[in-house]
Amino acid sequence: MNRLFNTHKIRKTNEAGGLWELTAGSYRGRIAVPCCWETIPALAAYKGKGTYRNKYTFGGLTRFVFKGVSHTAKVYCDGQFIVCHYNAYTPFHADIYAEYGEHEIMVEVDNSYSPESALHIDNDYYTYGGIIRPLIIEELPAVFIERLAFTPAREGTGWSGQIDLTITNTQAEAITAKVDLAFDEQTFMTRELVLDADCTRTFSFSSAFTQVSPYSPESPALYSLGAVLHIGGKPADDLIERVGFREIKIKGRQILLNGEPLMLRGFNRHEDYNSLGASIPLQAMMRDIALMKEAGANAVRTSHYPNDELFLDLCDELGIMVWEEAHARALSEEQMKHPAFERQSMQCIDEMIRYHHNHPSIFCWGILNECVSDTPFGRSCYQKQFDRIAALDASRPKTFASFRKGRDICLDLVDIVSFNIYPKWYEDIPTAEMLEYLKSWIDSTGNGSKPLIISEIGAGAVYGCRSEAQAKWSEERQAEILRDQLTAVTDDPDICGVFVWQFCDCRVDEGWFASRPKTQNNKGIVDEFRRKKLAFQTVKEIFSR
Ligand code: ADA
Repeated sequence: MNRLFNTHKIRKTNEAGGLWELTAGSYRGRIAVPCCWETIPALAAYKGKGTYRNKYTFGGLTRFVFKGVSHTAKVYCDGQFIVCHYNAYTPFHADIYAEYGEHEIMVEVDNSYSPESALHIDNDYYTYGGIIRPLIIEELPAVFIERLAFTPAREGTGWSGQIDLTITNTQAEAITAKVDLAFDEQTFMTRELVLDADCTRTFSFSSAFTQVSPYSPESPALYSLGAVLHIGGKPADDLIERVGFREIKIKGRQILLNGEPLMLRGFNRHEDYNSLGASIPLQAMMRDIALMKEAGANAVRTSHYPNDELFLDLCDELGIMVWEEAHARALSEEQMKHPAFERQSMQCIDEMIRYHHNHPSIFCWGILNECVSDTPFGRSCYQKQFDRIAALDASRPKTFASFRKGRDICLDLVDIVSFNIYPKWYEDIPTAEMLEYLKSWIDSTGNGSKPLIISEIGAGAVYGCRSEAQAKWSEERQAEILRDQLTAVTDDPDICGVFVWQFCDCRVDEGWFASRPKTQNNKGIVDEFRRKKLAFQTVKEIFSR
């Protein structure tokens, strides 16, 4: 299963799951797709290359849509190289023409921290290996729909929306096509489109939408929006998306959702589930959201990379507002000067927005968590990436999580100022005092009139480690620190959101994170099995006040 709804009724699609052949290190055997290869005991600590093989029957113009391969994929069909893709966390696709029949797909996967990799590096989370999200094989007609992007707008008490429909004509002659647009399965617009030979073109339409319910965490109303393409009077292709009507605006220090102040109470979440790693089944994602909601949350930050579309579908459905973040964590200036850094970062942003634009739950785009935002070179990187986001989607605010209080020189580039702070954990200062300093320093930079989010706050505990003396790593110490941190943050009227670091414990690299007990980041309020620590109840009490 790759989405919570059908994206096609006409186009033939097939999820290429099941068991594949895998050769990796000394392992020769079979593996499920999707999954992380760490689920195979012999590969539990394997970093390197793996070759996947399987046979499928298809023919004609064929598209392979990979939702996520960790982290580099080289794809071949019947021995012919098709595409190479970098980054575990964004979807990509490639088209081929094949005779109808059985074909071998081979994917060479690499999860090593090779010199070519600027974003997947030794880190405070783990880069698992394998085809970690579904692969879809689609049979395409000669003229087909590439993308349907929907941007809602609030007009007084009603709604309108812009629909950007991208169509590809692979034929050598120009053609005239007809497109029907359907809202909630009812056709509301029909247009003739002229397509040049061999071209991809975007057509924009706008429409009023009457009697729709606005989208909010309390009432996450979703609607289907579909396009059917007719060639020569016959339906040839279709694409169905799911949309919501909501407006995100910044007004002074507030984030407004449909004109009302939005108070974000959320979690940072890594896609990590004990031995399943980053390839999490629907029911486990659903449980994560149920636990977050039980703790009183209405938001999640996809720290530090774009998430599985299925998780975003669940957030849409269950009313969890999402800060979606492009991939990067705590890169030094030297790491940001890596020759591949800009290309790999821009590609991640392009793919994130191309595939995730329509999710109404995504309220902002984030980039470059805790990277170098206090030097002129670092600033130029932030500037370029924000410019790229603005060019692709101007409808959502932009932010990044900084930890450079007193030094950051990028706050003028954002719509929302966000800081990661760890009072009483990394710095022995009461939270309220740290907040006062932070706010007055932000004021002094001229950015005090923007909304302020505390994007990380937290403390570590090993599940089951109990101590009356509140020893370091005990559940008692974590709960006590979170109580102080969250009380101060949620009592502060100048702060419009907080994201606890973090929802669940996650595996980390042994490199310079060797000091982390169990080689995990243990700041979860649930552990890697989702067993609740004492802090779960503390967060729940404060979030539910
Ligand atoms: C940072 C970082 C997180 C995590 C956290 C911690 O703020 O953004 O990824 O490493 O610190 O646990 O120290």
